[in-house]
Amino acid sequence: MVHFTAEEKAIITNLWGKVNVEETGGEALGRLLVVYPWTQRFFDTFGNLSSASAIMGNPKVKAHGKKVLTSFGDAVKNLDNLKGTFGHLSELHCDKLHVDPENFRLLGNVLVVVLAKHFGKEFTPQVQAAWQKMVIGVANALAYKYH
Ligand code: HNI
Repeated sequence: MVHFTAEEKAIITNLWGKVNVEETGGEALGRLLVVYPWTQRFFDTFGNLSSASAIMGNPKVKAHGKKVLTSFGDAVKNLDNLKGTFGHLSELHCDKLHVDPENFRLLGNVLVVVLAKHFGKEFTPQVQAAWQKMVIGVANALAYKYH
């Protein structure tokens, strides 16, 4: 299980306070669908995903990205109990959505890229390390109930 030091928690919480959940969530999910096109198959009800610009401008992608990133907010508040926090979502993604958990890791890494782009110099190696640990923790927690 991932463990966070007080310093890492402070770094994660501080950056999170400055994240625009709607913009960053939409961009992260959009980029996931562009960079790893096989992830598009989970979103066949989302309409036009025919090009990078169609994906990045798709309102359903934006809305769902916001939903996913909002859920990361629960992770920020529950860094000591990620498995408990994501138990229900883990069951949902496994039993109902059939999402391969490898995709959680991909999304986490794409999110880090988007944060790096938005925060520029502020996204120091130390900040990246804390966030990278967090997205891995979330991916592990989401994969925990898979069977
Ligand atoms: Ni995910 C629905 C959170 C990664 C495919 N997902 C959700 C919901 C949340 C959520 C919250 C809404 C649940 C509900 O309606 O009760 N998803 C997260 C989080 C991650 C994640 C925190 C973090 C890594 N999901 C992914 C990935 C994929 C994915 C990587 C596929 C590649 N998720 C889905 C699909 C749905 C979904 C598909 C249902 C969408 C819909 O509404 O039709």
